[in-house]
Amino acid sequence: MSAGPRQPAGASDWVRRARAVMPGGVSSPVRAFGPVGLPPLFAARGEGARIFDDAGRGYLDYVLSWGPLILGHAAPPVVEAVTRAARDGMSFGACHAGEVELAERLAAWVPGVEMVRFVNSGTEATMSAVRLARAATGRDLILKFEGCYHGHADGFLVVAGSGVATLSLPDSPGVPAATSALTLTAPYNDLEAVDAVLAEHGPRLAAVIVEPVAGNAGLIPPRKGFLQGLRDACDRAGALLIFDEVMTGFRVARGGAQERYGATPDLTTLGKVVGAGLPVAAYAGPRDLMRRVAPEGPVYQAGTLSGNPLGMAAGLAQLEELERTDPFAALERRASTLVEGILSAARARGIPACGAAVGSMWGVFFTEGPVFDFDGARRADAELFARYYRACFERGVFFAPSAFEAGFLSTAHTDADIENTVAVAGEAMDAALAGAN
Ligand code: KE4
Repeated sequence: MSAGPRQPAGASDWVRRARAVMPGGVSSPVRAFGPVGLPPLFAARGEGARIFDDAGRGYLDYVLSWGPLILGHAAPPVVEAVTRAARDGMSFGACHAGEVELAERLAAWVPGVEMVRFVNSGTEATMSAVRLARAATGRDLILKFEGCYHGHADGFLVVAGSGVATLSLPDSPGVPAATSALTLTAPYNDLEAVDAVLAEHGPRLAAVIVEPVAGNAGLIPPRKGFLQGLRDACDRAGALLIFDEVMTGFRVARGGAQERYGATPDLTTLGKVVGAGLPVAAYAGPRDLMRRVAPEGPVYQAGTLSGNPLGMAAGLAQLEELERTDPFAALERRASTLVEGILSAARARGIPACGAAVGSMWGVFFTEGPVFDFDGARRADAELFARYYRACFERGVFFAPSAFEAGFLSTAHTDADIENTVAVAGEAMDAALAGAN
């Protein structure tokens, strides 16, 4: 079952060296492991469903680079494609076939997409989509939802989820009040609140941006009718609807949440899976909107490494493998089995818990639930989560080191891995309840 007690990961000298030259010793705050009271994992390599630290210890990986690795670590089709591409050059700064082929694939798979612009991160994708929406409508305000995270562009750091929530940051210093004033917020899943915002600000609203399945406050699925309600509200107000599918794209269905739930946005942002672990993201939509983007239109956006040939090769190889194997139903079944197993272990121990799986995204909250919004997520027992987290990690299971993140699954995770993980979760709950760690 468990691999027995382990030294806390990152106990190596790397933590000290990293903290001497990088803020918090990390390249992104959520990797710091602060909220769970452990030194950060220093990864050395990944293989299938497992990640290995600098001391060679292996962990079943449910973070999967925060979503991109739907085929698991070092998936052979992806590695071969990137290796082949690298032999032809790292970057051209010129057009190349790979970006066209990947854009064609996205247009074929994602209902609301006819035209694509590649960028290098989800943040670039969402900030560019908002700029385009503001240009197309001539309006300035945007509406986002509490607990949703759309990257770290100034206007999004308002009641954001993910690392902002994990670190309990009051949004972020450095963002001008004049910028934050352009971002309105409402509770997730609350159409009445949306209607109230639109009643007051509708004529000035450029866009509503939403995670169609919220994955940055833990996992919060949309309530029935919520997404179509947003579609209808935007139509009434003359605002654009942006689905931020950076996380949900190719995870909750092949065509993302817009395929699964049948509500079509005006603009879509994609990332993570679309680059298979390389820095690839995109914003996309119908031709009449996307043609406003330079050089065809006046909306400026650019990027030295956008459409990078290695990223395109990685994304294409991953999506081609998803097309060949069609693993979506099997992934959802496994994710559901995992959540049900963890919830059953909690119930058997009298621990209040709720959770869900949507496609290959999943989440568990240590609170009675159900959780429909960020306030509900914040009611979860953070202390118990931290003790449970440490006990899972010591037993070789690597979950996202925050209660405000979703979990993921890859095609490399087996039924035996799920059974092992559920058993470890039960042991970890016992340890957490005993206050043993
Ligand atoms: P990036 O700029 O980190 O590539 O993407 C931003 C982003 C946009 N939209 C959604 C729905 C996202 O989930 C993200 C990034 N997700 C976080 C994890 N919750 C990335 C992990 C990190 O910040 O290191």
